[in-house]
Amino acid sequence: MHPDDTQKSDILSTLGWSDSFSQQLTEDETTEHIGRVCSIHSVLLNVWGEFGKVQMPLPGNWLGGKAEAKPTVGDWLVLDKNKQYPVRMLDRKTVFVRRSPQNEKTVQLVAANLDTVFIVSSLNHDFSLSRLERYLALAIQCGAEPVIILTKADEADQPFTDACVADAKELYKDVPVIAVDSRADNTSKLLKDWCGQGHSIALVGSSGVGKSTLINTMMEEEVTLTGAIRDVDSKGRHTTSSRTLYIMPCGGTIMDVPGFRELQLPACEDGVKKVFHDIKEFIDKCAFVDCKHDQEPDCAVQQAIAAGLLTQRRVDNYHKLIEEQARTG
Ligand SMILES: Nc1nc2c(ncn2[C@@H]2O[C@H](COP(=O)(O)OP(=O)(O)OP(=O)(O)O)[C@@H](O)[C@H]2O)c(=O)[nH]1
Ligand SMILES: [Mg+2]
Ligand SMILES: [Zn+2]
Repeated sequence: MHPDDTQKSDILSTLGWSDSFSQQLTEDETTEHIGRVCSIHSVLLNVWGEFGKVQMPLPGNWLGGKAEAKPTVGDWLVLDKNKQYPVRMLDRKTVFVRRSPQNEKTVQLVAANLDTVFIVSSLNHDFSLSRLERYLALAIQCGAEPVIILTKADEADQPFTDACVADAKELYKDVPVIAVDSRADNTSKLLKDWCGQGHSIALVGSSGVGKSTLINTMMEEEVTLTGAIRDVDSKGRHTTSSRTLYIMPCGGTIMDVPGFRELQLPACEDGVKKVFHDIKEFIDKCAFVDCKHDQEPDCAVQQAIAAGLLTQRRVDNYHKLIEEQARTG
C-alpha cells in the first residue's frame, strides 16, 4: 500500500468510520466518496474525508421534510463522484436530539454518530441534579454513553466537590462523574478512556461551563474561542455559536456545541425511564395501577421517600420529564 493510502484510510477510522457504516455501501460506492459532516453553516456543509475537507451546499430537495432526514454534524454522507454534493446520508449509529427551541412541535438534531456524550456542568451555581437528569435522559435516548464532567473544581471547596460528585454518581447506574479544571493539561489524562482512535464525543451543557476550554485542552491548542462569564450568576455569554467537530491528537473526534439556553425534551420516554429505573421499581409496587404517588394509600413511592430511599426532588423531576416529553407535536 502506498504510504499516502495508509494516511487516507487512517483519517476515516479516526473520524469514526466502522463496519456498521461500510456495510451500508453499495458496490458502486467506495470510501473515496465518503465524508463526515464536521460543521454546518446555514445550508453549507463542511465535509471531511480522505479528500480532506470540502464545502458543499445541501441540495435543494433535502431542504424540506423532517429534521431527522437532514444531515447534522457528525453524519456520514456519500458524495457524488466529483465530491461536490451529497448523494445520500448513511443510517446513524446514535443521534442526540432536543426539542426545537423555536418550534415546540419539531426537534433539533444536535449531533450524530456519537459514542460518548460529555454532560458538562460547573461546580458552582450551574450545578443542578434535576438538569443533569434531563441531560442524562437525552444522552441515554441518543444511545451514546453519558459521562458527567464537573468543571471549575479548582474554584470549588473540596467538600462541595465531593458532595456534588457523589450526588451526580447516584443519578444513573454507574455513570462516570469526573471533577476537573478544564484548563489544566492533566485533565486530558483523566478523560483518556473516551479518547481512543475513532471514538466520537460531543460536549453539551449550559453556556460558560467550560466546554470550549476543555476542547482546547484536549486538542492541545486553541482551536475554539472561550469567553468570560458573568460574576453575578456564573452564567456564560454564549461564546460558541456553531457546532464543530475536531480530530484530537489522541485519534478520536470531539465536538464543540453552543451552550443550551434551555433543553426541552422531545419524545424520549425510554431515556427518562432508564434514568429513573429506581422509581419505576417502586411504582410497580403501588397498590393502585393508576396511583399518582401523591396522597394514595399504600403508595410504594411515598413510602420509599419516607424511608429515605428516594428524594421528593427526584420523584417530582421524574413526573415533570415524563409529562414534558409526552407533549409531542
Ligand atoms: N477556573 C476555571 N475556569 C474555567 C474552567 N473551565 C472554563 N473556565 C472559564 O470559564 C469561562 C467560559 O468557558 P468556555 O469554555 O468559553 O465555556 P463554554 O461552555 O464553551 O461556553 P459557551 O460557548 O458560551 O457555551 C472562560 O473564562 C474559561 O476560562 C475551569 O475548569 N476552571
Ligand atoms: Mg463554547
Ligand atoms: Zn404510588
